[in-house]
Amino acid sequence: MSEPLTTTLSSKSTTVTIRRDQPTVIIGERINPTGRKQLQSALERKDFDIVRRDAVDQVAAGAAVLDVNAGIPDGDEPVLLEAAVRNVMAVTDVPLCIDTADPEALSAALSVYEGKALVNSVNGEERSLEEMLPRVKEFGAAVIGLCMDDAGIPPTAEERFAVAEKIIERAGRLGIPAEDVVIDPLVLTLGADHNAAKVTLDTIEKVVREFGVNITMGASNVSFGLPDRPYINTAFIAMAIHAGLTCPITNPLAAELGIAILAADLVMGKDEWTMRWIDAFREREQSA
Ligand code: THG
Repeated sequence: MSEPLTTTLSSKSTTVTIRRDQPTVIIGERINPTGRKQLQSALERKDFDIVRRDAVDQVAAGAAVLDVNAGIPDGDEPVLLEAAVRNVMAVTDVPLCIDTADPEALSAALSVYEGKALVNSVNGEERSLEEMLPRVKEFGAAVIGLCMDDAGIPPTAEERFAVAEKIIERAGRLGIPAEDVVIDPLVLTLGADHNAAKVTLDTIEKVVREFGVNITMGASNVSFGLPDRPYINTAFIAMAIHAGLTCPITNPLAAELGIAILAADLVMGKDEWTMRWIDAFREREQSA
């Protein structure tokens, strides 16, 4: 088993450390116009009220890092992403995860960001590695590496592991250390393939055993199209935390996921004196 690596992210005045033997870090997913008509039309009007409200609400609900995605059809992504980052920085003080596949938008956002950001994301495609990694290095950021390439998302854990290895190697060549590479094994819905979740868990285990790197994932995709999604999501996220997931991208306002993460951390010995569990219980009692 490789030593757990520490990924350090920062904002102007807050530092977050991500590490396998420490509490799970929630990256709040909601500042993302995909599937959110209201946020999409607000961004079209350059109205960032929803962005600011989502930032404040997610931090209050336990997000330690916020994902910021401003990609809309026909939108000027460099302008919108930079403005979204500025707006989020104005109302919260958590580190940001800059979510774009557009190299120009990435540079624009990183230019105004104060601190060490997490870039979401690169993948194993040559174009992605060549366009995105030098910018990650230039701004001293950390980066998420998706286990996919030109051929799509590989069907086996061995092939996904190979993509992770390639990304870690290419980052290293540019002087980005493995501790600053966070791997996303990707998960497809169980509705389309009953092995989809198992392949992801096996990928996490292999990558963690070999490299000790941190692991992220947008976990709720696992249940897309199935009934009773929360039961599936909570079982899956607990198993993924056991396998080595350290910083899921989720909706912190979904209570059941937050509780499942706290329970998994408790079971994994990541909750000293069970303090976080007891504190969260008291908070739920008070607000009931
Ligand atoms: N890996 C990495 N980054 C990612 C993903 C991933 N970024 C995007 C996505 N996947 C994670 N983010 C979201 C954001 C929103 C939703 C799901 C994943 C979502 N939104 C609701 C919907 O579409 O129904 C809208 C909710 C609302 O309107 O309130 O589900 O896998 N590295």
